[in-house]
Amino acid sequence: MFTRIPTVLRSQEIIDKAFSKASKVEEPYQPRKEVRIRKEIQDRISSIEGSTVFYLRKMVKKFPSNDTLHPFYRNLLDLMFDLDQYKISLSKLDRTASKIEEFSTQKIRQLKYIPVVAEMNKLMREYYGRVASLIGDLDTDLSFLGRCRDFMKLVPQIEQDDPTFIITGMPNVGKSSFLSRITTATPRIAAYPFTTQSIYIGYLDREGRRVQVIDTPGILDRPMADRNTMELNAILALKHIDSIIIFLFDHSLESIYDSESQERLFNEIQETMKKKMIRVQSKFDISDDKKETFAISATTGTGIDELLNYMLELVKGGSDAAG
Ligand SMILES: Nc1nc2c(ncn2[C@@H]2O[C@H](COP(=O)(O)OP(=O)(O)OP(=O)(O)O)[C@@H](O)[C@H]2O)c(=O)[nH]1
Ligand SMILES: [Mg+2]
Repeated sequence: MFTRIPTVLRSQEIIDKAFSKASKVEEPYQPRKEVRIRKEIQDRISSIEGSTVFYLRKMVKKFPSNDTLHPFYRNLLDLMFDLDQYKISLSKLDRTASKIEEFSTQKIRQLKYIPVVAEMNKLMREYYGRVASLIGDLDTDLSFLGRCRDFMKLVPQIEQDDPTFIITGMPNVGKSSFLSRITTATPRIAAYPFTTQSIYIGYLDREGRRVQVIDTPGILDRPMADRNTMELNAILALKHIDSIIIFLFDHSLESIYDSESQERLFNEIQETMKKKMIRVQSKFDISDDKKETFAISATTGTGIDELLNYMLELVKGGSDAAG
């Protein structure tokens, strides 16, 4: 999505590029001056129209529209900027492209009836001036969209089509160990907006299917009351990711947090995220008894297969259509 958008040019850059390209247009093979100049101006207008309209329309196409923007990204974009402004800026680019088209057609038509070279040149100056001012008026929008693009490029790229699990639980319960135990390569790290934290995205392939697993250290690992509003809203954006939550409980002898506080966090995540949650007891190799539905050890591998099979079973139905 946003990663495919090139740097957004500013007004002056668009104008400079288009004008400089048009200045290279020449019509040398016309013996009659009036005919030659007329043709040359017409070609220049077409050239400017072509490059500016093409660029503006390309940008409108590259930026996801409000409707196609995935709710997760829409939510984060809205937290950082103003979503209404986003819509307005995109439609302004589109409208300006149409205005340039109309204006170009109109000027090319007028040009046909002008017999004098001086008048033709006047028309061309008028044309250049008007196009420069139309594009100049877009500068704040272009700058705004450029900032949206730069911000969204930093937002974690989460595959919306892969079945997704989000690992949560208090600090030090074994989230990272579990992630690296079940996923293949080193996880991808992405900064999470409005927090000082990063999320880790790993993948596993089972029966030809790719499953995405996200580790959220520092993000879904403590009470929401400890967050500032911005951070809280950014965390709530995760709600929009179609996913199942794996909550790790550490009931081991090493555990830093008591069962009650872990339970409280579990309930809170359930209330805020409103998603299916799987209770998993971690560090089973150093725990006394089994207290949760699943008990695993990332160190010895105990219970991992059983949990994985259950996870895959849960997401099986979702992709029947895809085969
Ligand atoms: N014995 C044992 N130790 C484990 C197991 N899983 C993790 N640990 C240890 O527990 C500690 C914390 O593990 P991490 O995987 O870093 O836990 P985490 O939840 O990712 O921690 P934060 O990212 O800091 O919230 C490390 O010292 C691990 O070696 C396990 O299954 N058995
Ligand atoms: Mg960790």
